[in-house]
Amino acid sequence: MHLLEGKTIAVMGVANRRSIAWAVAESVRKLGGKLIFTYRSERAGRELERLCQDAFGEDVPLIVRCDVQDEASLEAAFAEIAQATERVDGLVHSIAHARVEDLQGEFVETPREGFDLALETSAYSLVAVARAVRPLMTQGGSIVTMSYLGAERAVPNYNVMGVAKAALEASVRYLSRDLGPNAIRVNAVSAGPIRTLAAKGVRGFNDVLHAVEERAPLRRNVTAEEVGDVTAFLLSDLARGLTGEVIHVDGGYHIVGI
Ligand code: 0WD
Repeated sequence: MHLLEGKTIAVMGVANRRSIAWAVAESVRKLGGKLIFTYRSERAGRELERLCQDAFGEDVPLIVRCDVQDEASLEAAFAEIAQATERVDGLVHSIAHARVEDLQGEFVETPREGFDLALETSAYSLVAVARAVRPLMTQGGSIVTMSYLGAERAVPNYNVMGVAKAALEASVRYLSRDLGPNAIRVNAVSAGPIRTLAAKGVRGFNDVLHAVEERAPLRRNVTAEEVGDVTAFLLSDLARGLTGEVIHVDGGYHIVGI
């Protein structure tokens, strides 16, 4: 199956091999897509180089530093990508951040700075990235971001990140309106809980995993690979009629009542 043959896909947000973005990259590679990566921290950059050497051998993909909170860094990253490739066909935004202290206790106590930081890094970043990649998507394209059920429901300990994900999902709809005429599709995957570095910041994460095991129609948690495969589908032409959508890859957890 070479659904992504001839397509160049930029993947943002690999921190380590457990990252959802890395599972997406594996799915893209399986389907014949060419990869470009962006990272923020030096640690993530080193980790990515190691992962890519193991996975790609000699043929190491382009790896570019990009901090989405820094407009100059964003501009420089996409200028470097533009130099290296004729066009970009797909972009995966797998980025979020909030202060650990803002993910516990009462949401009503969220300070202004914590609210702004979470919304800027986790939601506005999609808008900034879509604007930066648009000129490179000369033959249309597909943008996919990662969301969570906390956008739709008040999930304990998810707090300000839930509000950021709600803004992210609304941004998906507005962006898809703007970019649709350029044949650029914008969608979100709402993933079930997966044990990654980011998940470490969420208190009571084990309880969330157990609730899914007990109540989801599939009676189990999903894997990053399963999220990766649905993301690859959204990046492919099989999904050419799909935009502005939030697809849940959560074993069906979001549809159950009690
Ligand atoms: O249960 C989960 N793990 C779920 C995660 C369930 C549903 C959704 N998600 C979402 C997250 O909210 C996020 O949007 O999936 C996305 C990826 O999350 P992940 O794979 O769980 O997290 P992780 O492996 O920690 O990667 C997040 C990365 C950061 O890692 P480092 O350690 O380098 O900060 O997000 C990136 C970064 O690579 N990131 C940024 N990248 C560029 N600029 C920035 C930034 N300012 N902030 C964070």
